[in-house]
Amino acid sequence: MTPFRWLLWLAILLSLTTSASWAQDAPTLARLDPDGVQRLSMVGSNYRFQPDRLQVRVGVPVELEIRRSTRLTPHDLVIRDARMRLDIEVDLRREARIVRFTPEVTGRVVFYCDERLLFFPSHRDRGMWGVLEVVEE
Ligand SMILES: [Cu+2]
Repeated sequence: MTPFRWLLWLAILLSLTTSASWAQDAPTLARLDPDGVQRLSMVGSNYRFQPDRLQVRVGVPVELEIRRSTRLTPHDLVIRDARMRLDIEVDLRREARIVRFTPEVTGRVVFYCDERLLFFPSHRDRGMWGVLEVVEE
């Protein structure tokens, strides 16, 4: 391939990338089940988490069911915040996986996918991120 063709391909690929300035969904509050666990499910698709704004209650165990809808593109989920004592990193699979944690303090943390292909923008930079809000009951 000639250098010109490479540049053309690069321009096309970069033009396909999008960037979101803020998580866009209305907040999805976790469902509080009779067993005292609050549950949510989320899907990672190409460069988007759905839903991308999650709300959970402080002090109540959380089970977050997470999977990816893509066949080939790898995605992961990172939720990391020292103050909120969250340190989660999980590779997403086609089958749902469960992430368990109990939020101990209220606040907001940005979660994201940190996958990246070579020199292309990271998935996070392409909009694959969201906000987890820990709220009072
Ligand atoms: Cu990703």
